[in-house]
Amino acid sequence: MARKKIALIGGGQIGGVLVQLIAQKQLGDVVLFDIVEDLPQGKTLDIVEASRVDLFDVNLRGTNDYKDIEGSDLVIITAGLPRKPGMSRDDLLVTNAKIMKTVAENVKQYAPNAIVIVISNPLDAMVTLFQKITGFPTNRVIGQAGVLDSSRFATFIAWELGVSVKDVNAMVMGGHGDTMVPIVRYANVNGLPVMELLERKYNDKNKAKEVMDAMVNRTKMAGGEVIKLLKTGSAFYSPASSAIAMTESILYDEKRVLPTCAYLNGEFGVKGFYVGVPAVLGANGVERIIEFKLDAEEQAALDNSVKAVKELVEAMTRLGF
Ligand code: A3D
Repeated sequence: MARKKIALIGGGQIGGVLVQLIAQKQLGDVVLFDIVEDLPQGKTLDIVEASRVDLFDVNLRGTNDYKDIEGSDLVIITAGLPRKPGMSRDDLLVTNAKIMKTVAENVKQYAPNAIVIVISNPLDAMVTLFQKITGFPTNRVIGQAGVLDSSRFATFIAWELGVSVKDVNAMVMGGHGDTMVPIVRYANVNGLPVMELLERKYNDKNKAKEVMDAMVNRTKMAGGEVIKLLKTGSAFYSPASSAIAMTESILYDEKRVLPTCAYLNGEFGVKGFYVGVPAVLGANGVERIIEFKLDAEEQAALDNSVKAVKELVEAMTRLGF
């Protein structure tokens, strides 16, 4: 079977880790594109020179020419500026929309059949813009945010309960911003409800709720927490790993249920917008959105998050994108 061709648009911090993970896992041949001359060539050369040590056998190529992404099966987009301390994701709107416009036009021209995962922020707006410009079917255009937000939530729960993170299931839905919606009611440790485990730990319902609220808030602000520490950029290891989980589910047709920024057509009461929801990811991209009943509080939180996404998308449209 021929190896898959994976194009990475953006050879910065996340782009570099993506190349390394794809190579180490031998997911396919990589073309790394960036507008900065020599940067993608240098990164791919550095990584391929570890191939004897890491024992991988895929082709890695850096380029400043979009033509080289021709015929890619999968495209992951990280082109765009990251946040600096004190910035919100929405502050990146104008700069990154301009970048996304050229990226979308070129992906449309050179890789018209690819499945596309967008990572650039503000995520929900950038996915929306990419799909609008390319006109690609919505099942083939998705965004990575929920896998990372959910992993952050699961990490905090594992630390709090002193259990392996491998046994924690916790999902975050909604837009990738401060309004994101960690679903507390279904958070569990190998099937056991996290809230009950917290109540037993503290023998106090109020304290358990307080601890959970703090974890929910930390999850919502987790991107900013990393930025504050790094000072020069935003998280890049974890977003890359998260996109790789989605990539594997698509390339191996695993049909994993992953929180995905996906186009909604009435699901969860949302029509015509991209928002984070659980979705089955397989060879066709988003193969199904998994709906389940939200309680009144969760639905209100999701509606609020969707409202924030809508406002941003409308602002983007007003700006001419
Ligand atoms: P960074 O290291 O700055 O890399 C971005 C790269 O994009 C740089 O190498 C630029 O040269 C390149 N670039 C700029 N303009 C263009 C263009 N027109 N065409 C192609 N490439 C271009 O940033 P990063 O890798 O840390 O982050 C990339 C994006 O991901 C940012 O927008 C972040 O905000 C976003 N991000 C998203 C998440 C999510 O979970 C959604 C998490 C972390 C970061």
